[in-house]
Amino acid sequence: MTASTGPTTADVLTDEAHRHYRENGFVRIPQVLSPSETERFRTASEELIGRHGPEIWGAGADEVQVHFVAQAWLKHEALRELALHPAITGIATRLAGAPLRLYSTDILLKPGRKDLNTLPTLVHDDETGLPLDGLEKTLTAWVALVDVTVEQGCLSYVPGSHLRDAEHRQTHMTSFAEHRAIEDIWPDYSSRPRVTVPLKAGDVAFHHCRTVHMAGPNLTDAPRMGHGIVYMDAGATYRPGTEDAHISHMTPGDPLDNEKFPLV
Ligand code: AKG
Repeated sequence: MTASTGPTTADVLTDEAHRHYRENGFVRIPQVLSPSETERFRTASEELIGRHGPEIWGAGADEVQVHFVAQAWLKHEALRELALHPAITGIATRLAGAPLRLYSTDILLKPGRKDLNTLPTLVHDDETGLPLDGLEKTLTAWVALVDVTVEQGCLSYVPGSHLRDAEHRQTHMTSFAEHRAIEDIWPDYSSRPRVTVPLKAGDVAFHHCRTVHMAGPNLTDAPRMGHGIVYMDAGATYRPGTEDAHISHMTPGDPLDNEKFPLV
């Protein structure tokens, strides 16, 4: 089975959705994946987590923000198809309005409460943690592989935060020890509304790399299973940063124009 049988970009990305993304820095696109594709990608994700074991983001001994498997697309054929799915990459490219490359794909699992306590996901934007320069259009596709309710820890976004001035953005971190609370960097943050975006299985929410976002804990017994796929500006270059073990052999300023970062 190939992943190219789903809806096309034109079917799912309306002008209104595009405008919403430009103004707010995020948008939910319903049912980008068919039920059978969603099921297949969920099964593949469960297999990979079972085989590989999850890595942990923001962990204590028995509490985590997110369990993940990094670069899932290089570890499972079906998840390669998900990362390069024409409907997802088509929407991403149209939202960006510029050529993009695949940067990374992570399985993002908040286990159900019966397995482990999960914590809220840190308030952050994605640019801060990416070891890249030249991220004007870079965005993340958050793919729901189950229904993701508020109680299960769906994402919330601060509308328009992708347009805030550079002085109100965190500079790139080279370690999470440097992470500063958003309130300290952007005084407006506390008075800005947030929009919480529950998803149905098969929906994809896209957010710009400067959009401030967060997620709640999973308060249910059912695992919250999604994928975060980062599509970067095609001309982005390497800048040493936090999450760069897979590219730290590169020289700062190098373009990421090789088969590990395909154009989409
Ligand atoms: C992202 O995809 O950018 C996230 O921050 C994901 C966080 C989460 O899934 O809780």
